[in-house]
Amino acid sequence: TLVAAAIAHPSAFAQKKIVLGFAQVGAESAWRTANTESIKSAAKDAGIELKFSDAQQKQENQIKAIRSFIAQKVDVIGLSPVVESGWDTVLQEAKAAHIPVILTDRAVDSKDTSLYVTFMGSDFIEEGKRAGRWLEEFEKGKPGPINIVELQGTVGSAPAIDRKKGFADVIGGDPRMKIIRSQTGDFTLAKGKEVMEAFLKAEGKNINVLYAHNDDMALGAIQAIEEAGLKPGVDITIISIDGTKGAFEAMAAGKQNVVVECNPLLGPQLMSAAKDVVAGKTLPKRILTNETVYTQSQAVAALPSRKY
Ligand code: GZL
Ligand code: ZN
Repeated sequence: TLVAAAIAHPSAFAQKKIVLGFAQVGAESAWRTANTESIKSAAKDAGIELKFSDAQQKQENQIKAIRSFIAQKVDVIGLSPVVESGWDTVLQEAKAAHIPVILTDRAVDSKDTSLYVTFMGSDFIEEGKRAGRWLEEFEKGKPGPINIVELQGTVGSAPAIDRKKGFADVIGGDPRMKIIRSQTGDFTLAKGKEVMEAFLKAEGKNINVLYAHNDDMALGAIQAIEEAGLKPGVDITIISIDGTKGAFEAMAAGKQNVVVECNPLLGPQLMSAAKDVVAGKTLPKRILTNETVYTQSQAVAALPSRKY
């Protein structure tokens, strides 16, 4: 009988557990924490063995992790590249070892798209445009000047490059709007606060708007603004991207005006892509995350259902 055969040849019947090696950026923000949590719980739910590495936001650590996954002969490699360039060599090593690579969250700028099976994540240019469009709407009919300070994400990362570009594309045609200071806060709360303190010292009451590439830097900036005796969300309009709980709480408190959502819950999509790849299915080169924008008036109602 089948049972007897299964007992006699367990290996032939036991579906070999897929082993996924995941090279994570780090633990720099609430978004990243939610992203890591999603990947770990989705791997458990999918019965996939996860080898997880946290690179502390250093590319060389991610490259080391990928090389160790190759040496361990994992079935699939997942990568959220901290910066967009410098990946071709190690991705070629994975290809030579016949280990498929799935990109999540951030993209690489490799011209050779055979180096990965798919890239799943948000459209960061669109996120920047949504931030710009909200500001144009918010400032409609008001006289200038509208002086903006910008807290950029990690230098060289796809989200920082694209969020800057998308925002500038939308506001660039508006003579009232001027980005008077723009500097990286490396996606962290601490750095965001520090850079905002410097902006306030240099520009003070001249600042009308803060555009932060993520919520954590905005939350740090909000602390700096309050310590300078100004009212965030009132004296300085606050725009950020991610949609983490902190941003909704800031909006509910009237300290932030809008948040552009960037969904970190990519775990389930990553696990089903890993299964498809191992099963030999072809995946679309690009899997887009769907997401929206939340304004201050929607924050209180949305808070209870927020999952990250
Ligand atoms: C965006 C992600 C960014 C988040 C930040 O997909 O790469 O990195 O916006 C996170 O909060 O640190
Ligand atoms: Zn037999």
